[in-house]
Amino acid sequence: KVLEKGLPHAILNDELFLVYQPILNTVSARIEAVEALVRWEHPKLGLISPGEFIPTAEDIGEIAHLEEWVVTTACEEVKKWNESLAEPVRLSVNLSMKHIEQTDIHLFVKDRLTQTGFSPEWMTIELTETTLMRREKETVKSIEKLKEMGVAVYLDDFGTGYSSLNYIMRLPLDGVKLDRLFLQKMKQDNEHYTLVHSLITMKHKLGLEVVAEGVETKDHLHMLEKMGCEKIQGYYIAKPLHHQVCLNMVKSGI
Ligand code: G
Ligand code: G
Ligand code: NA
Ligand code: MN
Repeated sequence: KVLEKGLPHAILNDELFLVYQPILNTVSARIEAVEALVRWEHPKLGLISPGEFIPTAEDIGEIAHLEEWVVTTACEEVKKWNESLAEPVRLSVNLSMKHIEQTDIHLFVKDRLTQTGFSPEWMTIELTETTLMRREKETVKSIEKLKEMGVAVYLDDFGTGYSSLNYIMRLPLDGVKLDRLFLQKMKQDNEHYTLVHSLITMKHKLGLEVVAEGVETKDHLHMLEKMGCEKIQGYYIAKPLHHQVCLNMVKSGI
C-alpha cells in the first residue's frame, strides 16, 4: 500500500536512480554492454529493490510511466558516456511484458531514441516476463519493427519463466539471457553443467546469442568459456554500479 501510493510520486520527484551492470565479452576482453537497473531511494523506507516495486508498478498501471523514465534516463546517461569512449558501449534496458502488452513498444522505443538522440544500433531490449504473453501477433510485429530500426531484442531470465521455449520459437529474438539459477548449481560435469552446455549450443543451432547471468566465480567463467559462451554478466565481473563507477570500469577494462 505504501509502495502503491508512493510510486507515482517517486517517478516525478527524483527518488529513482539507475545503476549499471557490465556485460563482458571474454573473447574481446571488453565490456561490450551495460544493463540499466532501476533503484528507488524512498525518503522513509530507504532503498527498495525493483523486485518489490516493479510488480507493484505493473499492478497499479504505472509500469509504462516508470519504464519511460528508466529508458529516457539510461539513454541520456549512456549517450554521454559514448561521446567520451573510443568504442561505444551497448545499453541494455528491461521492458516488462505487461508494458509490451499495453503499448506499441517499437513506437515507445523510437520516441525515446529520437528524444535523446541515442543510436538504435547500440540499444538492446530485454523482455522480462512476469505474465504469460498475450497479443502474440502484435508482440511479434513490434519486435520485427524494433529489429528493422537496428535495436536488438533478448529474452531475459531464460529457462525459468512460464514458457521460455515457447517464446524462443515464436518471437524473432536476437538472443537470450540465461537465468542465474542455472549457474548457481553448476559444477564440472553435473546435470546443471550439461543443461547449461546444451542451452549454449542454441547459439549455433538456433542462431540465438546467449548471455550467461549470475557468473559469480572463476570456475563459472572457465566452464562457460570452454562451452563457447562469450558474453557474461555477474558479481565475478561486477555488481550493478553507480554510473560514474561503471563508466570508469568501461574505460579501464577489468
Ligand atoms: O537490480 P536487481 O537485481 O535488484 O533487479 C531485480 C529485478 O528487477 C530483475 O529481474 C531486473 O530485471 C528487474 N528490473 C530492474 N530494472 C527494471 C526495469 O527498468 N524494468 C523492468 N521491467 N524490470 C527491471
Ligand atoms: O532479472 P535480471 O537479470 O535483470 O536481474 C538482475 C538482478 O540480478 C539484479 O538485482 C542484480 O543485482 C542481480 N545479480 C546480478 N549479478 C548477480 C550475480 O552474479 N549473482 C547474484 N546472486 N545476483 C546477481
Ligand atoms: Na532483467
Ligand atoms: Mn537481466
